[in-house]
Amino acid sequence: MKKKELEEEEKSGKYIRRRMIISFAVFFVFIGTLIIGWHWLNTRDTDNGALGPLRKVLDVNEKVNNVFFSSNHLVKEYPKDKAVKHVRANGDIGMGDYFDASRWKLTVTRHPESTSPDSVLYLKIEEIEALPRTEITFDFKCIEGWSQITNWAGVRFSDFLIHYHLGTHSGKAPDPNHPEDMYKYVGLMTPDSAYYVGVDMKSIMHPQTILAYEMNDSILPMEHGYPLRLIIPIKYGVKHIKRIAYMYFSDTRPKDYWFERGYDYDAAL
Ligand SMILES: Nc1nc2c(c(=O)[nH]1)N[C@H]1C(S)=C(S)[C@@H](COP(=O)(O)O)O[C@H]1N2
Ligand SMILES: [Mo]
Repeated sequence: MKKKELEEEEKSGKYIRRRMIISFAVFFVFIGTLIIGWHWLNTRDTDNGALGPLRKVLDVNEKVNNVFFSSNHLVKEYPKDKAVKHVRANGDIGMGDYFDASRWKLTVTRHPESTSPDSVLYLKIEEIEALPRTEITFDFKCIEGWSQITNWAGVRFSDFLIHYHLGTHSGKAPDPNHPEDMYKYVGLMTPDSAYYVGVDMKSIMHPQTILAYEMNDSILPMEHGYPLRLIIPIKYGVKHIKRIAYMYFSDTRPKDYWFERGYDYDAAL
């Protein structure tokens, strides 16, 4: 072999070796960063079930949702005949068999700190059924990954609050011109307080949010939340609390079952 060719070969050999060393160095730095980053994340404190830094991301998402939320945005509705007849029942926390339907009433606490007896309202299901009825057929979505088109009827949550002058600091009916008078959140709970959700007032006032007492034109089956449940199509299934017994208002976040277990508070679609 000529001298020149030998030089060439040696050069490319060195070149390949250098390339390999650089590749390995980059690879180890990459793996090292992953390990250190993962370790850092896992040694952060948790905040309501989510690791601190991840919870911060969820909180920022929530703020963005609140700022840009518009009640003009409606969830898609379907013709009633598209609703499934055999509705899947999912989640039975707070729905124990010992539930005494004959003694059920909706207990509404008008203000968070008030102790006066007239600050609490007790409503029978007939009183709620007497309010204007509204219906919705929509694609009900669970965060577990399934969805089904279902039909529900009840009273619009906003109509309910307006009728009973609820959800305001002043005790007047909610008024779109005075959003500052409204409490920021509504809290809802089952009779045994085992399942509970908190929902921001904008989402409660959304025109498709209803307090439902019917499914497929019949009274709510037990496993679907008899006698009263929340239907809030702009949110995932976790917020559609079944068998509501308690309602209250607050300017701070009411406790929320799945939020405490690491899900984001909004559960917005
Ligand atoms: N009281 C109560 N409400 C609940 C739950 C629950 O476990 N307990 N599960 C939620 C979840 S995760 C879903 S997906 C829906 C399911 O509603 P369905 O059983 O009527 O289909 O109910 C929601 N409401
Ligand atoms: Mo769900």
